[in-house]
Amino acid sequence: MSEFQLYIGQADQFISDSKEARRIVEALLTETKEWSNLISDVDSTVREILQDIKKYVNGEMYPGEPSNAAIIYREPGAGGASRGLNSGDYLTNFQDLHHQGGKTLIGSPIWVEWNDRVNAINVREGFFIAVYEHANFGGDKLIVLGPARLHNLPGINWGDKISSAMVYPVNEIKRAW
Ligand SMILES: [Ca+2]
Repeated sequence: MSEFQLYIGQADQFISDSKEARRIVEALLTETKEWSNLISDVDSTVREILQDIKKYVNGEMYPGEPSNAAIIYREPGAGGASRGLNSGDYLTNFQDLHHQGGKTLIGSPIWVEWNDRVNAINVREGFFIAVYEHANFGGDKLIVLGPARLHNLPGINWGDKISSAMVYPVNEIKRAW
């Protein structure tokens, strides 16, 4: 049975329970003025942050520059090689990212493997990244809502695991659904 999990970056809140994670995302997608009733039992700090995120989902706020909407890192603590991801990136297999780790001082590419090697993620406000255990968006799924600095993926059992991902503005969160 695959897990669905959620990380609400601004609240530093990791929702490990699939049912609860699903309930929160469904509430974000609900097009009623009463949507906040659906999350009335959520911790008040988290609820306020979800209300901010909902403004992006509703199109009342727009995220900024789509380049480097997310950054993946090889090492926990956001260390080692990194790679920027842009809004709209739809990466079916991280084995295809193997040469994208960066450049040396003289500009030649550093060859870096990315499949099952990501251990930290940053996401900018107004965007999300959905990461998956297997290629082609299979297996366990984690949606990270920006702004987020999720720097210890091993601590939530997501270290050395990610094999595919997509990055979009939060108002396109249905794509990961
Ligand atoms: Ca994997």
